[in-house]
Amino acid sequence: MKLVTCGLPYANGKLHVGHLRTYVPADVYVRYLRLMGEKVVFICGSDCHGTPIVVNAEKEGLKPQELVDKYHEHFKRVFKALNVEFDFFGKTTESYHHERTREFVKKLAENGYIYKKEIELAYCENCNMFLPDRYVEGICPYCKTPARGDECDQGCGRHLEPGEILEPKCKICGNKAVFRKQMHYFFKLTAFQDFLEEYLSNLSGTENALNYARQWIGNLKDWCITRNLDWGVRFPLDESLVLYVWVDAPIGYISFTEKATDDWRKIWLEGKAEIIHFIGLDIAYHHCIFWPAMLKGANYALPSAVIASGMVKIEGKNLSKSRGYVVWVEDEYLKAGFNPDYLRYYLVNYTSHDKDLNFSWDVFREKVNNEIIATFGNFLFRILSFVWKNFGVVSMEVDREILSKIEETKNKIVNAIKKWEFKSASDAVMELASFGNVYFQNSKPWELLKSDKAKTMKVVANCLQIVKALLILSYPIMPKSMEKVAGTIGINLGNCSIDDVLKVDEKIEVKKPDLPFKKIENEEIEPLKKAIQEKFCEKNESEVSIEEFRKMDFRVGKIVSAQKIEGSKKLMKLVVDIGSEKRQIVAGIAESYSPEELIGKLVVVLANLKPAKLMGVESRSMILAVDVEGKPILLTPEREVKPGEKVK
Ligand code: B3M
Ligand code: ZN
Repeated sequence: MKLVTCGLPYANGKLHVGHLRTYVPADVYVRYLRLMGEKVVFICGSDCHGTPIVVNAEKEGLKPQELVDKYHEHFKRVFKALNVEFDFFGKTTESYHHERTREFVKKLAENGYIYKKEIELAYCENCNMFLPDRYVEGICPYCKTPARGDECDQGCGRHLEPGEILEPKCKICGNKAVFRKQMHYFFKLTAFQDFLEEYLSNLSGTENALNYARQWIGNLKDWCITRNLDWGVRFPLDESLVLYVWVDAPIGYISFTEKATDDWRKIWLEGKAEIIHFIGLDIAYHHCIFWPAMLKGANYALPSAVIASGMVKIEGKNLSKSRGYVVWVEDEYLKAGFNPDYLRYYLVNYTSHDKDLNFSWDVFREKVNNEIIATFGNFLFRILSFVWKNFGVVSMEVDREILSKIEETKNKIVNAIKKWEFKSASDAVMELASFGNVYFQNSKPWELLKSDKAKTMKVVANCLQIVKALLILSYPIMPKSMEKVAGTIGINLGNCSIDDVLKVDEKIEVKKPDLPFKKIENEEIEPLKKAIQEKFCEKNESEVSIEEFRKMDFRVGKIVSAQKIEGSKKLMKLVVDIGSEKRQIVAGIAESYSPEELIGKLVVVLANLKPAKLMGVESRSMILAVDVEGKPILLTPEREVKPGEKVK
């Protein structure tokens, strides 16, 4: 028996193509295992606690519970649409999960792995609160990159302990945080040094995850597992605290298994199953270090493999929600009406599971049109319509060499799946389809039919056996489409085993084929390509970093002279004293102000604006104004200040 899990998505935002890079291959894996006759339990669920949720709930003006409910439903919808079929998709806010988590933590305490210690924590004196995790931002003490309170998300990827971050600032008000003492609870991770070394040398999975984890093993620190928050699983030894989200989230793997199957004890307590975690590489540390130590410390069974997907790029750029390089699964992909199986195929076939995957709409269109349609679909359609038109029912007699080609493909796939090489498995399917095309083309059944119907039937039977094999072997990748085609030749894929690819039926009856594949036209992807550009521009116009803002030199200036520019209704030539010098500035304010009333006025000037010429007159700055129905109103300091004072 195998338990396959996927990293629990934070229920604080919508699913994008990057997320699916973990879930789709995991689903494909589970489907292949089942096809190979394995008993598999497949679970996942929403990660609902921690500051990722609380901070986003505040942003969306919702209560944390409302936020997680909303995204939990979204996840279920999207997974269903993509045929990612978990046996159970749970939610960490549910009481069964809280109970399992508290029981687990009590066990850790009982076994002597939890102790308390006073520590210095970031505190905001302006907001009057401790600043857990994402409430604080600062500089990573290891690589000096800007980082979040609990992870160096843009730099070295390290997990950061409370109090570790340098130059902490409050995320709510931006003020510098101070350090205050408080009692917190720690998990004795350092006690697991030897255990982890041994464990990691035996753990299987993708090299990226294993290498990543192994590099940290010499650097273990005890782990602070409690937080000052209202939202989360209450810490059983001190109910005024909650558990850090990274304590309760992985325990979801256990609590969701309990919901999915009566076999959960065998899996988590008796070690009678292989436990296989599919994750994104960014959470390898948590899964390869914290989690096995927690399980060991609380007497649970240990995972046998960690499979980490590589990074995702969008149109060649690193996926980034804040920079607009993102493709939303529901609002963009599904709404455009594309077959969900196209995306499933793309995600497993683009590259090896642990390599970087680039999602590009052009590549998507090409892969779908050339591979799924021109190679795979073409073969299915040609043979099925040929049989339907000319035979209807075919007596199956299949050549040895055809069966051995099918067997070779099957073996390739089985071996690839065992090594999580989904690309090789899907390539093998395409190869068999190409083989079928060549065989059909070379045998010319449409010519043969004129002279020798019996011989044609033999060719056709060979082709139909390949069709049957293709349907069975690609069912895990493109389940809905293959089910549809399977109806045409009367097989039920849900009941098939992988060995059926070699079973020769007595007869196959072919109904009128109707292929669920439609070519993707350029016009269909143009708006989607544009959407990425637009999102990118929007984000990059609407968000200014503090560094960018600081580059702008705003100063107070005093207008010393003003004169209308001839030939223009709006423009006025001003000379403004900005302390260090007198600047000539052209401003579009002539319709709101007369030259006389401007003289002596204090204004705000962007002093380091690139010079420009307006109506042939040089302007070396800009003055700030509010636009009220097309009429500018000048911004002016509320008290008398000296020209040249810096505006901050
Ligand atoms: N929710 C992090 C993430 O979404 C976290 C995974 C938990 S797995 C136990 O990347
Ligand atoms: Zn760092």
